Amino acid sequence: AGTSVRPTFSRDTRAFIYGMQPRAVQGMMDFDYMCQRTKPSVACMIYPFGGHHVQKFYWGAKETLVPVYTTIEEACQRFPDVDVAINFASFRSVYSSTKELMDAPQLKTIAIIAEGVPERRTRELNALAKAKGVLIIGPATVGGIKPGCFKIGNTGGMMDNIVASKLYRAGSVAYVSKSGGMSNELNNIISQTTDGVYEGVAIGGDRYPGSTFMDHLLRFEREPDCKILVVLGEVGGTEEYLIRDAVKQGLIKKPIVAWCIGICSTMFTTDVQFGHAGSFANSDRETAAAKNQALREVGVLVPNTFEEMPDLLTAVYKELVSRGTIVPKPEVEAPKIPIDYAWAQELGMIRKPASFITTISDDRGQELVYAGMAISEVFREDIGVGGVLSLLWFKRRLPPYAAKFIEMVMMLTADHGPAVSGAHNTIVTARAGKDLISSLVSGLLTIGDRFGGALDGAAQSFSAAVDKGMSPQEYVDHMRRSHQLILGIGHKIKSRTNPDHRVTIIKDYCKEHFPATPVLNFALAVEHITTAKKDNLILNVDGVVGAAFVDLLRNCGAFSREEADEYIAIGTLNGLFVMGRSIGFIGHYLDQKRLKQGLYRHPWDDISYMMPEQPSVAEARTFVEGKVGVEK
Ligand code: Q5B
Repeated sequence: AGTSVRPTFSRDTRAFIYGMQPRAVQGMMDFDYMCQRTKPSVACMIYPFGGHHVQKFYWGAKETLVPVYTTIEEACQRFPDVDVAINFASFRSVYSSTKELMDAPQLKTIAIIAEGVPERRTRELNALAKAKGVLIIGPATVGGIKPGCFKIGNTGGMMDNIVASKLYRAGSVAYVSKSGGMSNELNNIISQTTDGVYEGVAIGGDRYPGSTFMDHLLRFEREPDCKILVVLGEVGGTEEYLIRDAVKQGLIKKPIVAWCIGICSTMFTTDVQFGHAGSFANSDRETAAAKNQALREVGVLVPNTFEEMPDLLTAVYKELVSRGTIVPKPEVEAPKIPIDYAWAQELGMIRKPASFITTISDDRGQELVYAGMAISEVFREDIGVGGVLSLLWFKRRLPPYAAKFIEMVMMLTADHGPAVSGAHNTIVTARAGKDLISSLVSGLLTIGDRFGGALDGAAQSFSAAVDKGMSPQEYVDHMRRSHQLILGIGHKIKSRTNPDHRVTIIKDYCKEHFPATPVLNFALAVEHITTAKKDNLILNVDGVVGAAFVDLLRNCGAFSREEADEYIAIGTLNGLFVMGRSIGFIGHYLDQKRLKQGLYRHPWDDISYMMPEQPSVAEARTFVEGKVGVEK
């Protein structure tokens, strides 16, 4: 039953955590803090990937850093006082990593958490551990806990569970069980019927656990502060008979309360494999009933049912108290541990004003949602880019003609050649060797009142004039008097004689599909006046889209008048040009890269150099001296 000299856990026990397990580390550190340890029990983590770094954890309410080393060797060099390792490696890599951990002479206890470790591998590790005098806890275990001292990984569950079972301070009852779940059950029962848990170990449910019930019971037998032993065995295996023998031979003298789970197995007509790999009775000897009986025969306290176990424990405890074997200590107040924000929020214990509000999309659920419409629905209904834009910009579906209009605008504004300000900037930036996003942004930054960014201004100005009941002529006169250019009017190359077909396409579509176009009509009447003055003062692409969009917002039936006005006031429409023209700018970027165009330098002969005239040296001296003289 393994070696007999085993180290125990204390308030100074420090451990390596093998694997990236921040939750387990935080759980251990919270436990340590609760037990008022001076130093965290986690010395460092060992994780072969990602390089040497540090991870942030809470020590009480404060933050602290825990180092992560890539090798066991480094960790051992840095922390020679550490003698426990908790190995979270998967069943695939746990064999090699445990072997490597056993190469470090300072490590005396290794907990193996992984389930499904091949039995052949486990047996090899067990043999090696025995030869090296290393105590293995596991595999397939949550670990163990020593109240007030040390906790392995996730043992004991959440902090409220640990407080409820008073695991922050030592009691007199030590237990061994197979499963972590049953350990929690024992923590609870022991805390309610006695002065609490002294130490609890779950050896794991595999057929060949690294350490056995006996290894731990012999350890507990030697430790003077442990007064009662509890064993929770189960169907399968014969280890309970070793306990019987040890009691018979007087190796264990402390009172043992024991129960083997699985007495129902005899009720089945066929052999039953219970949850653990080892919980299968290969013979009558291995049934829970037979083992309970064998223990009972040597004086182990075995209840008739598991439900009777608490009463039995109460009786044993009271007896030891009355004999003076156990002297109950004054109860210490349950230490407060700051509760994690996320957990407190989940429990509905706190409320906090959100830093920002969003009303357009939600990625938290199973499916991405655009303004209440699941992404699969977006595709099922084939709402197109116009539909998606309607959801994300306006939080609603718009009529199909409106969604199509939005898509038309994006298509018509997608590009207007390399000579326009934005495309030019994108090209120069791309040729300076910059990346796509820098080049695109450089182009986008030229969009404004003069180039491509006159949609909002045009929409605001034309609609305000319509709302005031101004005639187009009054409006043009007013703009001239106030020395303002009419946004949406004028083009560098397009004119009445060289019309902009994009404008015609939009105009015709709106006339045909929109319920009403009063603002567009007004803008066209303004164009009539301005083109009479100068041929290029046409209603341009910004102007026609701006005016038409006001008509759409006001008349499509999807918006109240206040909502329509708000969208114009907050500046929505330039976004349409940004959306469309990004397509072209990206095209220009790719074009330049494909063509392997080198750094652009503007030719000198295309720049008119007009320097101030150079004064002669004599003139300059007279000027300076004269100035000095004046100052005197
Ligand atoms: N005058 C567009 O200017 C341009 C007047 C005006 C009253 C006006 C100019 C302007 C308003 C802003 C606007 C969007 C700068 C344009 C676009 C996208 C694009 C671009 C592309 C694409 C053109 C000559 C005479 C002067 C001015 C007067 C000019 N504009 N009067 N209201 N709006 N418009 N921008 O040709 O008496 O001689 O002194 O600022 O809507 O960006 O393809 O290129 O898809 O990429 O240089 O289509 O109209 O004219 O400034 O020399 O003025 O007309 O006061 O009068 P120009 P200027 P005067 S679409």
